[in-house]
Amino acid sequence: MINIVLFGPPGSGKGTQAKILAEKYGFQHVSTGDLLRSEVGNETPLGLEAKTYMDKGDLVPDVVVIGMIGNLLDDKAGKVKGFIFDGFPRTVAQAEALDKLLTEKSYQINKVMSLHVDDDELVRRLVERGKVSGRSDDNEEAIRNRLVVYGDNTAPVADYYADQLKLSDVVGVGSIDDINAVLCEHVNGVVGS
Ligand code: B4P
Repeated sequence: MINIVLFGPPGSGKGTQAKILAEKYGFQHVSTGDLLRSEVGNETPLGLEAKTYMDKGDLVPDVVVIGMIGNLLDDKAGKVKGFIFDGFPRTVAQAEALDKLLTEKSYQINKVMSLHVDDDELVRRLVERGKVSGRSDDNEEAIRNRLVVYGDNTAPVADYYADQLKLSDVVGVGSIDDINAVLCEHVNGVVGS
């Protein structure tokens, strides 16, 4: 089972690219943002807690997100060809927990691809998405906070994977197809095709 992490700031194209890659390679797309929004939509206790963080653009506590991923791996690991993690891990604690959960099942992260997009373009994309997404965190105040949270809490995750020699940097500006072609080269390197 192949495990890929798609990494980058909010609006860098993680969700967009993860969907395309999951379909192409037959991997399961795991978006913690989507999982959390589904809990919010169903008004579960977890969702009601998560919403207070998400609306402000803050991270949902590690224990909540790690628990969610642990349950998913218990359910699906070994039964799918691979996972594409999108928006997870977002803290070093989450990255360490993911390594532990995978190691317990004799798997590992095979590749981390980090999308690079400048802040002005990120804000432009997310404000644009906010016009149609109905997402309560796609407004300029929450977007600016998400970028600060990314710099403080999430950016260090890149170093964690660079130390493991698993990180590849990818330019996230350009056409979706062109960016996808570069990502596929990296994925092909680990699926061996
Ligand atoms: P996410 O759902 O992960 O939201 P995101 O980072 O904003 O989205 P993404 O980066 O995938 O969007 P995309 O670029 O595809 O998280 C939302 C919230 O959930 C977080 O703030 C946090 O509160 C919580 N959360 C989630 N995971 C968590 C975790 N692990 N721990 C704690 N909390 C967590 O799309 C952006 C826009 O750009 C789209 O409109 C798209 O069409 C456009 N776009 C994409 N590629 C483009 C390109 N090449 N050119 C132009 N536009 C492009």
